[in-house]
Parts: sequence; structure tokens; C-alpha cells
Amino acid sequence: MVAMMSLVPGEGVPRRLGDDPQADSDPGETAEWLDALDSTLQHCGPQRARFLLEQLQAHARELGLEQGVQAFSAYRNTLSVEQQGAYPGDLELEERITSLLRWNALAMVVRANHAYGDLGGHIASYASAAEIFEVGFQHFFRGESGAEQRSADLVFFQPHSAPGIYARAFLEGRLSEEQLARYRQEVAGNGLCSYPHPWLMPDFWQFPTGSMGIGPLNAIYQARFMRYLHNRQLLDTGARHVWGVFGDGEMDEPESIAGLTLAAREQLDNLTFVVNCNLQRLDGPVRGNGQIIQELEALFRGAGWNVIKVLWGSEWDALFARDSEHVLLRQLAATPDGQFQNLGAKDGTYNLEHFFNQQPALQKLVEHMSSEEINALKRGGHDFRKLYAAFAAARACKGRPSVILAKTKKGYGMSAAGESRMTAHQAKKLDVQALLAFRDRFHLPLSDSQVEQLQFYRPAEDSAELRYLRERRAALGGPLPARRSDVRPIAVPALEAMGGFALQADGKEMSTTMAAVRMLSAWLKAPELGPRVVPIVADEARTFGMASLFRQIGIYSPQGQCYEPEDAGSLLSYKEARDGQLLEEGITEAGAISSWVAAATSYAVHGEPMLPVYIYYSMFGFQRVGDLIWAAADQRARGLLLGATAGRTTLGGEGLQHQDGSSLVMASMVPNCRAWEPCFAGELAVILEYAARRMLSEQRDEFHYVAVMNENYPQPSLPAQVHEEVLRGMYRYVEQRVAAAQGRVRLLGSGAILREVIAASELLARDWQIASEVFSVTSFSELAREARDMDRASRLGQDGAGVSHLQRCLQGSEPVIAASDYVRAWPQLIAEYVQAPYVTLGTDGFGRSDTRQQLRRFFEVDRFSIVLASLHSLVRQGSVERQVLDQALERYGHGSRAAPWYN
Ligand SMILES: Cc1ncc(C[n+]2csc(CCOP(=O)(O)OP(=O)(O)O)c2C)c(N)n1
Repeated sequence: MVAMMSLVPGEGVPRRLGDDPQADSDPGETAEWLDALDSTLQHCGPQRARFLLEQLQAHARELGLEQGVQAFSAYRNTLSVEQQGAYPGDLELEERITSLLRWNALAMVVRANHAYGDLGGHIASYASAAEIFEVGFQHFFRGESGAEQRSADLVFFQPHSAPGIYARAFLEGRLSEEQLARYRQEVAGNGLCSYPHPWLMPDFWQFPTGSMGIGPLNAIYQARFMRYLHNRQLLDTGARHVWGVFGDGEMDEPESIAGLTLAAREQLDNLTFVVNCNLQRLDGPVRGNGQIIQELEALFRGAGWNVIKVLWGSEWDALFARDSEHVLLRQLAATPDGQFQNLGAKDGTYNLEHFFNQQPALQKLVEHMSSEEINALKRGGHDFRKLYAAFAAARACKGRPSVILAKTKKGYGMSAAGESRMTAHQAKKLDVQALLAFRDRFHLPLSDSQVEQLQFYRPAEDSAELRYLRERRAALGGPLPARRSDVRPIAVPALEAMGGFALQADGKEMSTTMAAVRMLSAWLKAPELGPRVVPIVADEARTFGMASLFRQIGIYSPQGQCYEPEDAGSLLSYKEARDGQLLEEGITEAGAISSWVAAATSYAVHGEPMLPVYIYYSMFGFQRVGDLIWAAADQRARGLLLGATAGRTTLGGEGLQHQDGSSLVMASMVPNCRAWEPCFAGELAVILEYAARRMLSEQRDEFHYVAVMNENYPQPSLPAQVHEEVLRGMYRYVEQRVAAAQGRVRLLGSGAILREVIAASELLARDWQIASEVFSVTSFSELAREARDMDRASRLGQDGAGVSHLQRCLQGSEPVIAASDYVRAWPQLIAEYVQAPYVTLGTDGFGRSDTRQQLRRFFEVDRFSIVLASLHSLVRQGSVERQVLDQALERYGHGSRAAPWYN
């Protein structure tokens, strides 16, 4: 990646004598060098000129002179007119089709907002991207042919351009007029969702891109995963391509650029980004005082991408051809984007005055042009020919990914209602005059009254437009976007085969992380499932005891291994291989989760169900990359997330940034995520087998988050009769009977804290004559989910509402005390459904470094605190005297919460 440089407009312009006298101490010598280059170019052609420059650059680098060399080119199209080639389509027809799309997209948004006022929607973004999309749709984006094997390209659509994509599907006959009229009105059914969403339109949208930055990152990892499938010989993905159309403002998101070097490193020439550089974002210019295109060029080039700039339309060709002294180029390079936006909003007269007539030489260059002709000078991103050439060059590029930087105008065609205006992004209501002007500008076959009524327009079935549209799509395979989910079920190994060791653990000591890795190994050996398991780590394999997998299944690397690993002789040596199965992502949780998403959506995208298992520090999951996980949920991901070193107090020593007390609560908020916190390895086995079976054999669109701990303790065997209850969220682990008990409580424990709860039940019986039942809670969220559903059914008077598992387990009025290694909000998920007095203990606050014992004491989730909470509940209930609690307090003492955040 290039060092951040200041991109002052004006840099990157070919310098000529006298440009900057202070910097040029010997203009004569400079002229000689430049003339030499000119002469090579003239006599030997661009290839030779480029070769010489490369040699010069390499030599300069050897001499230590490379600093300050600009990583971007002049402010003009990358491809020359000569390189452009002929346009293979019917330009006039494509323009007419695009105009219709523009109209229908606009009408959809304006109708929704005239009728309902606050439904929102965007016009200006698609208006700027219409030609980009059309070149893709008419000539490049391969659709799904419907054959058994998936063949379509993967296209990531700029989310707020959705109306344009709907408009196209309408012309193609895939969406009805009624559906268009129900844009953003989904609740009653048959509506169109605001942004791409595979739950809301499951046969249409593949990739949810509504949250800026996720699309670019996910696109890279989808392209990478296609190579992974290919190199592992699971699927031939050689013909498929990933296209991503993104906003220039969107490129500011750290996620947008997080995967750029990976894409280049892995030579993903199956990937093309098209950045719609309309120079604006929501509030204003992306780089008012700079040039976003130049900045992006430097960024992508530095990362190793092939960069193709499409800045100027064909109308400019003649001007550039005559610009032998580069005056035009220099003026363009010296114009900041804020000024380009301003010029874009104004007419030809203004542009003449404020741009061209600023310099005599430039004025001379355009002296033959009228202000109308100046007005008609288009930006490259609205020129089919220029775009086509760029798309073709990107598709043909080998060995690296490509990015097309297409300069466009936001709100193109909206005139005073939004074209290049500050407020363009939020323009959603156009008055009649603006609508009529739009109609005239794009020569739409609509009467005044049709315009006023915002009627959608679809040409006759046998019109030239629709025939062309159908022919082009047929030539490219079929409709797009389209999501398929037909896939064959995959058998998963029987519970006993993968988890027998844990079910009959018989007191053997191990952590649930160790158990999980052993179960993963068993899966990897299963005949049908084995090759489909995709273990993913973000530089923590050794932390979780997975180093043996390096050698066993290999680390995926498209280059194989070009070095002798330092530990070559060892049994666990570090092995990279082209067909390696483990994805070792390095320190990028955002990248690792994107790999997980690619594998977790493979069933739909490729028709190849996979089982991605991403294991990571639980603190660096939902908290760190929560929005990426949310997007995974949106796209119906199926896979396993293992939050390791889970819990606030099970990770002794590490301290506050590593200790996780919240991920389970966040997981519980994701609708199709099932979150688990098992204490014992046997429970874990039951959960993992269930998860794999549901996702792979039963084809359910859900994913599972399982917290696993690094604390070693004796693991009991798990009787078969409780397996089902483990999956419902809780089961009775033990009952402490006490003869002539003073009181009785129910104790709930989850994760590692269950063991404190068990110890508390023993203390309660031995020292205080309190009987108890101990429940192992494997998932507070699953308990809450069922209880909530039953509650609703009961409220609505539905038949057979029944009683939830939670309520069946906790009948009666004796107090219930729940303790968890997570914040109280986790056990409180069930509070509403517990009829008896309910008390929760949890680890709210910041973590800190110490032993597990000290930490549990500090957070008051240790056995003594549980005893105190139990006695207190009984005192409150009136079944135990206050002095008993006082005695207990005296015996156990209590922690001091001196932490500043409690003040
Ligand atoms: C993570 C995130 N932050 C903010 C938004 C709100 N938002 C939607 S579009 C937009 C501006 C997009 O600008 P750009 O990427 O340049 O696209 P354009 O519409 O200009 O083509 C913003 C801020 C969002 N969708 N996602």
C-alpha cells in the first residue's frame, strides 16, 4: 500500500518547461529528458516508452530515489481512443432502454413519496450509475442459466441504486407493475425492499450491501473463496466473475479497503470493482478540496490492482487530441472535486467562463464550441463506449484484480431538481415541471398526463427494446440478480462418532475448546462432510490448540509453499498448500468473517454446501465485526462461529480488552443466530451435531454461535435422556436434597460458571440446610425464544399454545438464581417468563487481570456470591431469617467493588 500522500489538485500533470521554476534548476536538461521520451513514444510506440520508464523507475529505486514518485496518472482516461475498439452493441437502442430505466426508477421513488411522504428512497445514485449498470447488464454480467451447476457472475449492487435494478427487472418481465408500485411497502406482501436483502426477496437479491463498506470486502472474499473451491478441486469456478459497483464515498469505509492487498496478493483476476465516482456522497463532495479519483487510483495501484480510469466521454476526444501542450489536462488536474461538482451543476456558459476561459490557451482550444456543445461534454461514466472498453479491459486483465474508476454526475438528468447539487442524495420528490423536463431530456414516449401521473412505462412485448433486452440477457445466460437456494442435503456424522469421547467423558479433564477442536477433527475425517468443512482462524490457531491442523489439512495458499518452513522437521510443521483446507487469515477479523460468509453462503451462491467453522477470541467477534455478522444473517448464512476464550472470568490474566462478557447478548439479537453457552463437552457435542444437522441436512437458514472456554476441568458424562433438553436450552443437572430443609432454591448456571453454581448448591446444603435444584442452561436465548413464541400464541388465543420448556422446568414459587460469566442481560433474557422471584448474577463492567478465582469473586459470580444471593432471596420471601444471611456474610465476606466505573 502506498504511503498516504496529500493529493493536491494539479499533481500528476505532465510538467512542461517553466511550470515550476523553483523546482527546476536546469530547464534545458529537463527539456532534453522530456524530448527524449516524446521521441521514443513517437518513433517506437507506447510499449517501448513504458518499458524505458519502468527501467528508469527500477534504477531510481536502486539508487534510493523512488520517494515522491506519484502513484497516480494524469487526469484522463486510462485507455486511449485507439485502445477503445468498436462498440459491440446497438448504442441507440441501449440509450433508449437506459432512458426508460431512468424514468421507471425515478417514478417508483417519487410515487412512493408523493403517496406516503416518508418512505424514502433515492433517485440520484442510480441516475449517476445507469450507464455503468447497463454496460454490465448488456455485455458483461453473466446470469444464471438455470442449469444444475451455478454459472452466474456474482454482482454486488450499490444499495441505493436498487430502484434502477427493479426498473430493469420490470422491463424484463420479472417484476410486475404492482410490485413497482409497492416499492418500500413490504408488510402487506409483494412489495420491494429498499435495499438488496435475501430474506425479503429471496429469489432476487444475493448480497446485502445496504451497510456501506460491507459489499467491497465481501466481494473480495467471495472472489477468493471461488478460487479456494477451484484450487481444492471441489468446483470448477473458472468462468465466473465477481463484479462490485460501489460508491466513491463508500470507499472511505475502512472495510472497503481492508481486503485490497489480499485481492492483489492472491491474483484475483476474477474480480472487478467499478467505483461510481460521482464525486459526491450524502452531505456533499467526497473530497471537496482534493480529487477522489486520483486518491483512489494511488490507493488501488499501491495495493497492486489494475486501475482503469474512465473520466471523459467521447465528446472530449477531439479536445484532448488537440491539447498538444496539455493545457486542458493541467486545468483538469488543477480543479478540485468541489469545483467539478459546481461546474457539473451549471450550464455551458458558466463552464466556459469559469473553466475554459480561465486561461488563454484553453480558451483557444474551445473557441469553436458553443455553450450548448460545452454543455454536452459528458463525463466518461455516462459514455457506453468508454465504459465498455474499460469493462472489457478489466475482464481481460490477467494476474490481478481490476478497478474501474468511472467519473459520473450525481443526479444525472435531474437538472435543477438534483443534478450535481448538494442536496441530490435526498431528492425524492420532483415537481411536475422537473418531471416534464426529465421526460424531454431523455426523449421519453410519455404524454404530459402520463408524466403527471407518474405512470410506469414498459414498451410492447415485441418492441425492439424488449427484444434486444431479452436477447442480450439470453446471450449472457439469464436474468440477474437472481438467488438460488436449491441444494442437496449433506449427511453429517452421527453424534456418537464425532462426540462419543465427550458424551462418555467420565470425569476426564479438558476444556470445551479442546473438545471442540477434537470434534472438528472428527468432522474433517467424515467422508461426505469432511472436505466441506472450512476451518477459519485469524492468527489464533495455536492459541486454540489447532496447530496440528496445519500439517493435517494444510493452510490454503494459491502459491503453495515457496519456502522451507523453519519447523520443517516437526510433526506439526507449518504447511501452506494450493489445496490447503484451513483458511489462516492473519490478523483481520473483518477478513476472516468475510471468508466465513463466503463459505456460509456457498450453498446458495455455488450450490455447494460448506460448513465454515470460524474460531476466534469471542471478544473480537460480535463486538468487533458485528455489522458484518449482521450482513451474514441477512444473506442467510449457514455456518458455525466458535467464540473461544469466552467469558469474562475464564480468561485469567488477559485483562479488559480480551475478556468477553457481552457477545452472547449481541448474538441473541440476531434473528437467525442460535447462541449457546455450554459448560460441558458432552453438551457441546450435542449442540454441534444438532447445528450441523439443521444447517446441512435439514437446510435451515440459520447459523450457530457457540461460546467455548479455555478452562480445564473434569467433564462428566452426559446421559442420553437429557440431550433433547440440552437443545431446548436447559436441563436439570443435579438435585441437592436436604432433610428438614430451611428453604429451597433453583439455581441456574451457564458456561464455566455452572461449576460455581454446583459448588454453591453443595455449600447451601451443607452449611445452611437449603435444598436446591441445579440446572445447566445451555442457551438463555433459546429458552427465551420459545417462551416468547408461546406467550404470543397464548395472548392471541391460539390453540395449543402450550407451556414452554422454561416454564415446565421452573414451576413453583421458590426463588430462582441465575449466574453467568456474561453480563446480567444474558440471564435476564428469560426474566419475563420466570414466575418465581428471579435474581441474576453477571459480570457487568470492564474486565481486569487476575486469577479466575479472584475475578469471579470480584464480579460476584463465585460460589459464595451465589450462596449469598440465594439466602437473600429466601429472606425476601420470608422463608429464612435475616440473621442467617448476616452469618453467611460474615463467613464469606464480600468483594469490594472499588472500580471507578461503579461510582
Ligand atoms: C455504514 C453506513 N453508513 C452510512 C450509510 C448511509 N448512507 C447511505 S448512502 C450514503 C452516501 C453514499 O455515497 P456514495 O458511496 O458516494 O454513493 P452515491 O450515492 O454518491 O453514488 C450514506 C452515507 C450507510 N448506508 N451505511
